[in-house]
Amino acid sequence: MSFINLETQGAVAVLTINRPKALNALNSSVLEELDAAVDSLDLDAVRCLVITGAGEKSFVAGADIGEMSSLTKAEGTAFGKKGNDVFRKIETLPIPVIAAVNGFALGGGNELAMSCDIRICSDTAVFGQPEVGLGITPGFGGTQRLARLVSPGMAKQLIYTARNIKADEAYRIGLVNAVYPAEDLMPAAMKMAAGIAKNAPIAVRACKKAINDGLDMDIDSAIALEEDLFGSCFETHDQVEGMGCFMSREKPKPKPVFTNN
Ligand code: DAK
Repeated sequence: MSFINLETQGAVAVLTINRPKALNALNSSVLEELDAAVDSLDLDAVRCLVITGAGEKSFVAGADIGEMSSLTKAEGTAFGKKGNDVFRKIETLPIPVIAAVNGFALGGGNELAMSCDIRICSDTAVFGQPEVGLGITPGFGGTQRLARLVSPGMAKQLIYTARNIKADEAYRIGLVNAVYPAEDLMPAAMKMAAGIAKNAPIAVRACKKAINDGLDMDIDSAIALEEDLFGSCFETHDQVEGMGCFMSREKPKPKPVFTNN
């Protein structure tokens, strides 16, 4: 792969969008490699994924404007689907995904970050949906995820005005969970990922599913989903070991390889 680096450190994988000369803009090749890299994750071994951008300036500065500039309506729809399919794959990946936003997260870059479970950023990060200034709508889920993540009114303001916001404002509106000095961002992301990875993987996966799927349901169905997922944790190695060790005051022994029991 030339545009994606994928490294594994213990139970944490780090995926880096690596096209720094174009500020990591997403062209078709980057999207295809991103899709293949996500498919290649060994979900028996990896318990948390961190996504970041190469270089010091940009997470992802959007979809590739040069490539998009001459698309027909049909090609535009197909390009949107290509991005949406891979972003949805990231959003529904069984394990948690952290976006470590290290600079520009514009258009498709903000949309990639929003398809992750958790966003943290550097104090140099800039977020925005500049599409209407280019004569298009956000096309990789921005109208939907931003409205759900912040509020419909704030999402509409950002999308209609195409105004970029800095890290402190992104934090204030709830788009990111925390802001770090640039040099502290990856250590903070890795520390958070390791903290997630040390917890019971079946339970963590069930929590992700309960939150994501439950948000699309009415409250009664969502509570019933939580009950099912809660029940599914019982008799698993993690539950027997975790509760047994609490009772006997021992340290739980993690199961070396993930299996769904
Ligand atoms: N696409 C392609 N190249 C880009 C790029 C982008 N989005 N952003 C930056 N680059 C390239 C620049 O062209 C430049 O390349 P060279 O000229 O050196 O070859 C290099 O990266 C460095 O950029 P600058 O020289 O411009 O660097 P500055 O520090 O001066 O400015 C900047 C940084 C991020 C403010 C500026 O590059 C910028 O405004 N970039 C564009 C940001 C943007 O508008 N992004 C949103 C793109 S729109 C859809 C599907 C998808 C989408 C929409 C619809 N459907 C099919 C429905 C998604 C849309 C978007 O993401």
